[in-house]
Amino acid sequence: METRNSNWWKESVVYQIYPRSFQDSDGDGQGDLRGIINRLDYLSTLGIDVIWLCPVYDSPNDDNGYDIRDYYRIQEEFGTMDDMLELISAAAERGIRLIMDLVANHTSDEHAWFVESRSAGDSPKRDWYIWKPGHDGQEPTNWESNFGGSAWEYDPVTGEYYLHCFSRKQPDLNWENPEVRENIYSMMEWWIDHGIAGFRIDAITFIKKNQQFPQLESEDGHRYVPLAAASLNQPGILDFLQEMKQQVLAPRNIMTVAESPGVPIEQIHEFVDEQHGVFNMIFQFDHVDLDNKPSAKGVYHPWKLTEFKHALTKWQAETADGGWMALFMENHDHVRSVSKYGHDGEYREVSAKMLAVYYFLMRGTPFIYQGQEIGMTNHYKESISGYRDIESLSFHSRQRELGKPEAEIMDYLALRSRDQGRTPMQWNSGYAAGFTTGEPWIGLNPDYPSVNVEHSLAAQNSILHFYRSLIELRRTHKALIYGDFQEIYTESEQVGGYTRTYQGECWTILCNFTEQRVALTEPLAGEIIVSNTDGHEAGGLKPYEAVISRTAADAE
Ligand code: TEU
Repeated sequence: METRNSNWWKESVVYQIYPRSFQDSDGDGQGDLRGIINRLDYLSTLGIDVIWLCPVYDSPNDDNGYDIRDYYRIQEEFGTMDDMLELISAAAERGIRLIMDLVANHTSDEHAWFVESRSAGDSPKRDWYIWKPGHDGQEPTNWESNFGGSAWEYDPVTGEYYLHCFSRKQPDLNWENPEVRENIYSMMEWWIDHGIAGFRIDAITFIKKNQQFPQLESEDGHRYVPLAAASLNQPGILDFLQEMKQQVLAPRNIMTVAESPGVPIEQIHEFVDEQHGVFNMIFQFDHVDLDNKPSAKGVYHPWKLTEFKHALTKWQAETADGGWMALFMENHDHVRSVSKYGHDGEYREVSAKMLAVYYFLMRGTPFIYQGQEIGMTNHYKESISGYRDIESLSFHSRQRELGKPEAEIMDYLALRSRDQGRTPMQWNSGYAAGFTTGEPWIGLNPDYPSVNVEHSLAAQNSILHFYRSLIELRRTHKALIYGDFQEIYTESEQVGGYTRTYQGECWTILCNFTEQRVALTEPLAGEIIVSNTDGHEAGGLKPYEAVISRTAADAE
């Protein structure tokens, strides 16, 4: 048995692949496993250690694979189980580990468990899902699904309703049922035995439901109320998670990163404390959701830099004495970071590098989302016909029903739609950016002739090479992995910064988030190790400049 450094997941850099949009190898317009295998050398050049692969399991694709029909099969469009095993071993040959998405809050309504569950009120699997009778022709409760509309779907076979936190084709499993939990755990073990190095655990904070199934108070008079109050991070959830830890996670040296919206900062230790917590690390969403208050979905909220910084640094402070964070700026549910927090015009390159510096060297494991490393941008679509995402489409139809003008909906989707991060990976300036020889399943961002991997590899100063050097820097300096984190310039609306100190070294990270030159209140200490401009000028930061400097702590 291979012996692994037990901290390997702290020292790793993860690259997230959304397989449908990464690389097509057979011309059907959708990415696939063979496409990923063909691009492993690229990932190896980038220097990443781990791939997080979004779902590739058999699925009818109502939510692009997050609706799983069979946990033990690979979706035909993506390839076969042999391709999957080949991907795992071809990645391992390059020193790259692979973690998979674990979607255990729900299955597809086409999963055999659900087909059996819905077949009769006395089906042995009835209780594997959450079934309730309606009241006076109404749904059992007024809970609203995360994708809009009622969270209950009427099923004529038995005249009852089933619960779905996401789409109606994603019925929620009933975690109260021990057989359900056992089946999930053995599936996890099966995949670990097949060579994967861990899991990104999807929507895990939704698994526990308030067993009273209460009506929720509607503040704005709307018929449905977001179900979070009764189904997100509910008391008792940790009993399930601790059981999963004891049975599956703890005995194995794997990476676990939980997608856990709804965990308040005071509770972080219960999730990620190294002794008593459940997972290695979690994703928190405060920084990416500043512009979106769930209470008023569809209204874009402007935010200040101090709020953005605080949304990240408060978690750093809270985990300083134990615990670990997953660091990210983008994923398949969010828009492109250079467009949102940087500048996707004139300053695209410099601001993308600045953002990389800002989040990458915090205390935690950095995640890079495909295309982020070449500075892919958002694309404004004029019409709803350009969107594919179930959440965006359902948002559009509901807002139309409410009478919202089309242009306003388009403006909102441009800023929030999950499809912004799902346009095909841009490999070169040829047909369909080298993503496919067929018709891409979703339109490309038209900037691909200039924003693509081939250009980025050829240009010495590219964002891509900058990411490569950051990965290398983090690998060679343990201070950037294990060092203590201290925020500086906390009150600044222009500059974000922090220090990392470790065994006599102090690293300073400073980032200008604006298009203006900003004066520094204190001279920069130590030797400049990295700058994203043509040279740092003492006393200030150029537009979107980022600098990394190092000094011996005892020389201060
Ligand atoms: O997302 C679930 C989820 O909780 C997110 O919508 C989260 O609240 C949001 O990103 C915070 O801004 C996961 C998957 O990532 C998503 O793609 C799936 O659609 C969903 O689960 C259902 O499986």
